[in-house]
Amino acid sequence: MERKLENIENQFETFQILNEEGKVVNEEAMPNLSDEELKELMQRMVYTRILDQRSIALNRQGRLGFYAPTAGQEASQLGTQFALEKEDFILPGYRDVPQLIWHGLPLYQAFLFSRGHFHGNQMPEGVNALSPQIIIGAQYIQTAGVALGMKKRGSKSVAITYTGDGGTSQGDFYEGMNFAGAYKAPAIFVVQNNRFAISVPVEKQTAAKTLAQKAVAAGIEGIQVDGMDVLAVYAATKQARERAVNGEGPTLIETLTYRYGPHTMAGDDPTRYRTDELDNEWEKKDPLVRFRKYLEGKGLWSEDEENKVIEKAKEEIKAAIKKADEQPKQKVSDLIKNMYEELPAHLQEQLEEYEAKESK
Ligand SMILES: Cc1ncc(C[n+]2csc(CCOP(=O)(O)OP(=O)(O)O)c2C)c(N)n1
Ligand SMILES: [Mg+2]
Repeated sequence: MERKLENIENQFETFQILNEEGKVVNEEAMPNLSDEELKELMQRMVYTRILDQRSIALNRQGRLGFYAPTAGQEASQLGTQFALEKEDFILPGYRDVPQLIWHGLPLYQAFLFSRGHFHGNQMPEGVNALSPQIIIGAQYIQTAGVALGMKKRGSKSVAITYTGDGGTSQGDFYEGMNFAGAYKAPAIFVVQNNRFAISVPVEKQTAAKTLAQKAVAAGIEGIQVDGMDVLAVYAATKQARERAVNGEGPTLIETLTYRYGPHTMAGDDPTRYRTDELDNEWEKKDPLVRFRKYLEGKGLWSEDEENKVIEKAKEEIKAAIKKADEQPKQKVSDLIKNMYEELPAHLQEQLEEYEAKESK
């Protein structure tokens, strides 16, 4: 008995391409990316780190609402998104706003989402994504459905979803993977294992040695990836995408990562559940530091280049928050109108009631 479990667990070794020093340790797995694409990945990570810093500051000034910090998770978030095509569908969790932005959600709308404004949930035409899910794990089931729909329409695209280590304890997590596996739906299930579900450590979440091995019971592929290594995350997702569109079924990708900040800006204090030692250990694995070293070694990155990205990010964030401020205040009728393509009769009635009140 014991050996059976051991045999399974031993198959889920962490996949890595760039080590903490930015050295390639797995040449044969190196993805085929041009110099321009490599730089683009770095630009996006730098931009997203700045966006996180600014979002935290804006939240503290009372200019943003709900915000779940992303610093530390850039490789995990952006490496997966970079492997997608425009027509692929993203079903994110509440921490996954960066993926939406790089998939085409305008920044000012991301800010409106944070403020609970309905327009923040309206994906522009051609941006294939749902707004971030707050119910832990629910997006896994929705993804099985979206992916099956894609398969039935014969489209060559995939649905990708994200949850955290805590999310893997939800029934929805298993149901979604199992269903997608049974129908060989083109889905990619990402678990961003940042070691904590608010204050609960992953060791208390499960007896399993890895979260990737949870794919086994669903009969789908699973892989554990160094989530601080953007090249490994990208390569694993690219492969999962190829398998999915070739009819080979879904993949579960566990990315080992860390969030440097608090769970959300609602007031948890990470020093009460994490040690400095652990924080320091993970900061040494930083995805930006590692990738910067690698690119500098190839002559593709410089301080000057980085400063340009930082300035661009700051300017765009400033313009986007201004644009968010300029949006009309939302009305109850906006919320009702935004719920269905065709309103059911009882909501139609309520809509008319509110429109009448609002016009006074
Ligand atoms: C069904 C459900 N239960 C509980 C919550 C409250 N809750 C919000 S975030 C969270 C922890 C999730 O942790 P994890 O899945 O590891 O994701 P992370 O925040 O670390 O990215 C919990 C329990 C919720 N939103 N939905
Ligand atoms: Mg977590």
